[in-house]
Amino acid sequence: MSETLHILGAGSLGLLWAARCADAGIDCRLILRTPQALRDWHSRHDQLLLEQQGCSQTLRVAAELAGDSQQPIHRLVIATKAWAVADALDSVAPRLQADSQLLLLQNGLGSQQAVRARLPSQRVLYASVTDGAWKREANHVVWAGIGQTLVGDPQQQPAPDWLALLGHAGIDWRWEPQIMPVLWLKLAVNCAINPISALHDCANGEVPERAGASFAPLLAELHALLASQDVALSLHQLRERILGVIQATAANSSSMRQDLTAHRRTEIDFILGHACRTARRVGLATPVLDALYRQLQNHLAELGLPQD
Ligand code: KPL
Repeated sequence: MSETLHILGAGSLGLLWAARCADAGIDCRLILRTPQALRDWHSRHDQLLLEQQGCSQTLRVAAELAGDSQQPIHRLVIATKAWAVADALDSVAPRLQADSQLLLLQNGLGSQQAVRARLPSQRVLYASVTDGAWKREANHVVWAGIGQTLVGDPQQQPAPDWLALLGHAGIDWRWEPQIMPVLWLKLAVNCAINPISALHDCANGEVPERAGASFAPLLAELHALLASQDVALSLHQLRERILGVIQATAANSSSMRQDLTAHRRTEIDFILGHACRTARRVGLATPVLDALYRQLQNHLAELGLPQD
């Protein structure tokens, strides 16, 4: 239990987890991407600000570059965007051991499977995180919405003991013996909300109205896709789930809309791309989903952003 927890990725989620671990006195180290980011971190005296409901707390979090140390990494949380996982993994690969364990927090699907394929002898766990967080500055994270973290092993092995650290950090987490259906359902929710909110530049609450007549067939296609992945839920239940998320986050901007607003690369390939590719592989026709994917890719191209 005394092992260092390394957190790779200083986006909003990485900072949120680092702050909560530091607050609980857990030995954690943040792995930053560039020498400049590390210099900036040190110039702020290794301090991380965690803001919640207008109150800020200052915490000290040790940071390093992946290549600065040869110290083995035994417990690694990867908290980067899905498209950044491969490079992030390259940076730490020489420090991983045969018994290292990784916990992946990415949105969508595809990046997780790529890590597992690359590290067949290490234990790789997947998580679905629903906390809302955003960065005010490089060392200042705002915890905007308390969510839940479900963690599981796609190989359906029991939970490792070290995950108890998450509970010590006050992270509301639960072991989920069937993590793939959880991630598929989250992907379906993201497919129904994110592209429409990004294309129409609207809050989540406006998505059904903006989607108009295409919303019902979109949900039906997503339902067929989930069924092909053994996610047991009726179309009615899926619709209720998606509308529930829309209602609960009505005033929020989806992560994809936030990415577009900030002119950042989106996770389209791990959300719509993965959904459409899977549909093709299992022989499902998904014309509405495909059209949404194409429309969003065209929109990204017009904005000069990557289409993947
Ligand atoms: O997960 C989300 C996202 O924005 O990526 C939803 C559930 C749509 C909330 O905004």
